[in-house]
This record gives sequence, C-alpha cells and structure tokens, in this order.
Amino acid sequence: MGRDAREQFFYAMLDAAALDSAALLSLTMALLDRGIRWFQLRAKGLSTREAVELAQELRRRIPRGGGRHLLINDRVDVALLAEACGVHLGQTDLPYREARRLLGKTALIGLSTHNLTQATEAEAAGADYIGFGPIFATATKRDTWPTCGVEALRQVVSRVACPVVAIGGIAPHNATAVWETGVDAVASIGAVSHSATPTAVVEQLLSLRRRSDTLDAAEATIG
Ligand code: TZP
Ligand code: MG
Repeated sequence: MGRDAREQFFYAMLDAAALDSAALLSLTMALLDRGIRWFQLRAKGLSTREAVELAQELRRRIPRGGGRHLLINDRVDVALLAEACGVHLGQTDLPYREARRLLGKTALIGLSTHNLTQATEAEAAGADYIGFGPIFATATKRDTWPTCGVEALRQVVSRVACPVVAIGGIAPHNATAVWETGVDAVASIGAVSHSATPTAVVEQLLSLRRRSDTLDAAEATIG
C-alpha cells in the first residue's frame, strides 16, 4: 500500500457477518467500479467450505493486477486455496513468521495492532501494513481491545514507517479527526455495510480526507 494513490485510501472490509454472500459480492463490484483496490474477506461465521467458496468467488471478481488486492482475514489455508494476495492476522492468529513460511515471500501480510508496542513489533516482524484500532467504540467486533482513540493513532502513524489502516467505529461523522492523524487508509464495516447507499458512504469518507488535506494546506499557507 503506497502513500500516494487516492484509490488506496479506503480499505474495504467484506464481512460475511454483516452481509449475505450476494450483497457482499455486489458491494465488491460497486467498490471495484469506484476504483477501490484493497479488499479483505472476513468470513468468521462461515464454515471452512463456505469461506473457501466465497473467497474463490471474490478472487474471480478481483483478479490480480491493476493494483487490486484481495486479502483473507485469519485463514492462510483459505488464502492459499483462493490464490488471494495474502492474509490479515490478529494478535492471536498464526504468528507472522509462520504465515510467511506458508505463503511465501511475495504474499502480503497485514497485522492487527491495538497499541504502540504492538504496532512497532508488527513493523519489526515485517508486516506489509498494520491495522490499528478500534479507534472508536464499535458494535461490530465484540471481543476487541479497548478503544485506542485518535491520539494513539497519531502516535503510531508518526512512529512506524509501514502503512497504517485505521479501523473501528469509523463513519463520516468522525472520520475527519482520523484523517487528520495522517493515517494511510481507513476501513469500516458497519458504516458501509449497513448503509442503503454504501458507495456514497465510501465517497463521503474519501471526500473528508481530501477536505482535511485542503484544510492542512490552507493552515500551512496562513501560517
Ligand atoms: N478490528 C478492530 S475494530 C473492528 C475490527 C475488525 C470492527 C470494525 O467494524 P466497524 O463496524 O467499522 O466498527
Ligand atoms: Mg484474526
């Protein structure tokens, strides 16, 4: 994930607990049309067989190339079978080095982190990017760590060189403060998946980023 391409600023979470398969696939197509290029399948409630089938369906819709990436949450086996680009792993999932052994050098591995220590450790381990959160309270993930807040996010962004994706309770009403930390991308499940107009929510999130850039530039000019 680079720090310059506009399309990379939204990291799409495809959560099978929030959407049925048909809705999840149709959201994917709409986001692809919009130019979104980072997708993560989160299939916690599905059986292994269902997860593999859904991952393969997604993979057909998100072919490699053109900067598109499909990652699989938790499951290295599902990622391998679907020929996904990589995995996203939490603090109690397979350790980074073991996942790397299974997936090889070119796979992408993102790591979830919840405080500065975990973030610097994840970077040192070799993570291609880190997820950081929950930034705000979330109803989506019940077993999560305490909320981190935007100040902790700002600290992480200033201390790690790898890309940082903010997650947890992020929606248009609070996204400006998130963008102002300089974070590379935001991810959102509830605000997007539970909306009747999910791509409009993504547009809003991205336009708030552009707005926060404009305000920064104006502030720098005014001094
Ligand atoms: N990791 C930290 S919070 C979270 C995950 C997967 C859930 C994010 O969902 P929402 O609905 O955007 O708060
Ligand atoms: Mg996990």
